[in-house]
This record gives sequence, C-alpha cells and structure tokens, in this order.
Amino acid sequence: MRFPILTPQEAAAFFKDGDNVGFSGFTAAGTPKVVPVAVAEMAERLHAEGKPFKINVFTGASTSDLCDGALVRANAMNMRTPYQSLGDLRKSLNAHQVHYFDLHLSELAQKIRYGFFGGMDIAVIEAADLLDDGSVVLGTGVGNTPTFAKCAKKVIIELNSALPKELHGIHDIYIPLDPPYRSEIPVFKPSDRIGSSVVKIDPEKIVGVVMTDKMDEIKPFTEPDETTKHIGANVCSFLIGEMRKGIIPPSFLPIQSGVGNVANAVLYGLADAKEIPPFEMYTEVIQDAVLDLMKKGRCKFGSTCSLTVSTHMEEEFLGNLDFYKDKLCIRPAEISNNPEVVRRLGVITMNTALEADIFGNVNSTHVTGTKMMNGIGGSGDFTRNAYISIFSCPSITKGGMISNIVPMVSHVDHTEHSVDILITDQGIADLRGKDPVQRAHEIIDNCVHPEYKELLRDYLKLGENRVGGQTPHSLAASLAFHTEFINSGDMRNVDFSKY
Ligand code: 0RQ
Repeated sequence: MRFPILTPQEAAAFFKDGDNVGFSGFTAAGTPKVVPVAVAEMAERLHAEGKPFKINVFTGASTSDLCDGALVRANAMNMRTPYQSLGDLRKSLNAHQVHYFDLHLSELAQKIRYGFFGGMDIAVIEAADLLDDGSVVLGTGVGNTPTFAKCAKKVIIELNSALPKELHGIHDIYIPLDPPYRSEIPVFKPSDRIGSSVVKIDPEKIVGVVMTDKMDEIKPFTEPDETTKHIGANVCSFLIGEMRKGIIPPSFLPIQSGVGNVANAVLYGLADAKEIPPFEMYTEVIQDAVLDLMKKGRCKFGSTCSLTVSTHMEEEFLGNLDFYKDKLCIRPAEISNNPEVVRRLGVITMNTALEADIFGNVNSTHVTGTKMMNGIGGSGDFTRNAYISIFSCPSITKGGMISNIVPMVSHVDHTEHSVDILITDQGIADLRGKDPVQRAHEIIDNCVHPEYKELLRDYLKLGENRVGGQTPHSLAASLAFHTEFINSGDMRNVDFSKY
C-alpha cells in the first residue's frame, strides 16, 4: 500500500482545536471506530494540560458510542450536525455544552459544498477496501462521505478487516453538480444505479491509514409489543384499503420507513400483510425487519443510505452477500433522501411522531417543546415530498400519563400541510382534503386513547365557542396538557373548565 499506516494516536495528532471534521457512515453503520476514540483521549490529555480542544462534528446521521459518545464525554465537541440519538450527547446538547444544528439529512452535503460552515479540515472514513489510486469501497453506511472526502483538506482511512472486500458493487456514489449547473438526478426507480461503486479520493489528501477489525455493534430493537403490533396492523390495513380503492397501484409504490421501535414493528407487520404485493423500498435506513422481509420475498429491493442492523443480522448479511447484493443499493444521504427523487418515485413515507396535535401538526423531536430527543433526521426530506405521508405513534405513553395526541404540539417539525395520515394503536385518521375542524374530529374519533377523548373534545369546544376562526385554538389552554404534565406528572389532570 502506498499510504502510511498510522496508529490511532498518530492519526489523532492531525486534529487541531476548532477543526471541522466529517465522519463517514450513517447511524453506527460505517462510522469510524478507533480514530474518534483516540481523538477523545487526546482531548482529555490536552484539557488536563489546560489547553483548549474541541472539534465541530459533521456526520451522515447518528453515529455510535465510539464516536459521539467518546467525543462528548471527553468534552471534545463544539458543534454537532445533522442528527444524533445518544443519551450522553442528548444531555450535553440540551445543556448547551454542545451546539447542535438539527438539519434535514439530505441537505448537509450540499451545504458543506456551498461553504456554509467554512471549510472541511479532516474526513475520517471507514473503508472495506482502499486502492493505491485513492478509490475506497465503503462499509454499510454512506451518509455524507463522498462530499466529506471531496471537500476535506486531509483524509484518514480506517481500513476495517471485518468488512469483506466483496461489498464492492453494493454502493452507488453520486454527487450532483451544484446550482446553477445541477440537472435532474436520474433515479427513475429505486434500483437505478447512477454513479460509481467507489468513492474516489485524491490520493495526495490521504495522510494515513488506521487498521481496525471492529463491527458496528448495533443493539437489536425491542421486540414489537401489543401497542406497536396494533400500530403495524393499522398501517397495513390502511395500505391495503388504498390499494383496493386504486389509489396505490396494484404493483405498489416504494416505501420509506423511519427509525426506532415503532418503525421496526410496522415493517414486521408488512411481512404478514399478504394482500400487499412484494414491494421496493426507497429509504434511508434498512433495519433488521427489512432483511427478514427480503428473505421472505416480501421486499424485492432496497435503496438506502445505510444498513443499520443488529450484530447477528450484520453477520448474516456479510455471510450471504451473494443473496443480498442485487437486492440492495447503498447511496449518499443527499440521493437516498432526495426530495426531487422522493416526489418523482411516489414514495409512501412512514415516520414516527413524539406527539401530534388534533389539527395534524407533528412534533418528532422536542419533549415538552424544549428537550431535544434525537433530531428531525430524514423524516422531513421524505414527508414533505411523499405520495402519501403517514405518521404513527402510540396513543398514550408512560402508562397513560402522556397523551401522544395533544391540543397543540409543543414544537412543530411537520406541519398540517405535509401530514396525510395519522395512525395510532387506536386507529387511522385520514386528514386528506379536510379542514382543521374536520381533521380534529377525525383524529379524536379514531386515534386518541379513550381516556383522553373527552378532554380533547372539551378543548375543541372551548376553541370553537370562545375563539372560532379556521383553526379554533384557545391559545391560553393550547399547551395545558404539557404544563399539566410538567406540574402534576399526568396530562389526565387537565381541567379545561378553568379556561
Ligand atoms: O422513552 O426511551 O424512556 O422508553 O420517547 O419512544 O415509543 O420507543 O418510539 O423508538 O420509535 O422513537 C420520534 C423519538 C420515536 C424517533 C422518535 C418517549 C417514549 C420513549 C422513544 P423511553 P418509542 P421510537 C429517519 C426518520 C425523528 C427522526 C426520524 C425519532 C422514547 O422515531 O427520533 O423520524 N424520529 N427519522 O416513552 C414524552 C412524548 C413521548 C415521549 C414518546 N409525547 N412525550 N416522551 N416518548 N412520546 C431516520 C433517520 O433519520 C436516521
């Protein structure tokens, strides 16, 4: 190999206080595993000597404890974008120790190329293979790696021997030209390949290679419970109904599915919904459930940005590459999540809400309007451009002390204009073509837990009787559910007669 082999500590020495650093991968998949830990250790040493050291961390999406976790615990992170999902980082960003810029995932690569955040100093890229001409075969998550590699002044490769070189051919690497030269992104079906199978890096920029053999070590998802199984069954019955009406064509349309336990349970529901024909996915994350669906012949093809699967599924995938390779294409986030392509393909999008309000606005990110949970991720890229956009969530959380349907969301990620269908364990609300009051009745009748139906009807009456207007909110009472939860710990104690 023409590139110097470095220890993780030698690689860390390239990092300087204030650097903009891009890490490869998307979720834990494809995220570097040893260099960020060495950078965190170096930061702790420098801090002990009274020297400042913090970097700005750019990724594809969430990473892993070996990246976000190590860096945040070492107090080595200044700014973080575009998405995270780790407890320690969540604590730090909510305490403003880390400046978190929560961004639609499809937008980060172009914003880096446009120079919105200054230059990119270093890119750290996990690779399954590296050729002397600087061509890199990536791991199981692409994220924003091609743009990091293009823009960074220096590149460090983590060459991972746990990743077979045979991953070559599964990726489709494409960077669109920037305005005013951009033309259409020529993906006309999920399986269209439009770019290169490798990331081509200027070999002069590769300052060294760090060897590793660590797996992604993603924990398995929680097994679906009664609530998430009901949500999954409701999503399937909605999709079947749309097919019967001819709204979804008999050949079906590509599906996008978000992250988390609810999304995973919905996908398991699709395995049993035999009236839905084998389908394709145009999505950003492929979880365990999808590989199961592929084995059962239910999912024909998946275009994704990463394969975020638990360790036993990763082993099964890497051991059966011949089976999976022609059924998967792993793309950069700006293509997997591209609004133009999502709109063109007619993607049916399925994402999860923390809470939704009776008028159809969705909060996916902020608990009680203030505390960041994870981030908007790709949910906005897909929802706004969907053929049909679906949001699902349980009707109640924390033993019923929280209603996931509230009078007014305490933070808005997806407005009423972008949300077509709301689904809970209770049922399905079809919001298409309905005015705000009609939507409120549809949601209360079909999606709200019985313990909260009367309370929400009282809220709607309050607004209609006292205030009126197209969207009859009583502003004084609109956040009463949230303030009651903060005060007494149980939203059921709200009394709208006080307003
Ligand atoms: O808390 O962890 O203490 O048990 O929130 O909730 O029901 O397990 O749901 O794992 O599916 O995550 C929206 C966070 C849902 C996720 C969100 C509490 C609840 C539990 C988790 P515990 P569940 P999930 C593409 C798409 C935004 C990004 C996105 C998410 C915990 O789906 O981050 O969609 N989405 N990306 O008890 C207070 C409420 C609550 C609540 C739930 N109303 N108030 N707490 N919880 N509702 C993927 C990418 O972009 C990579």
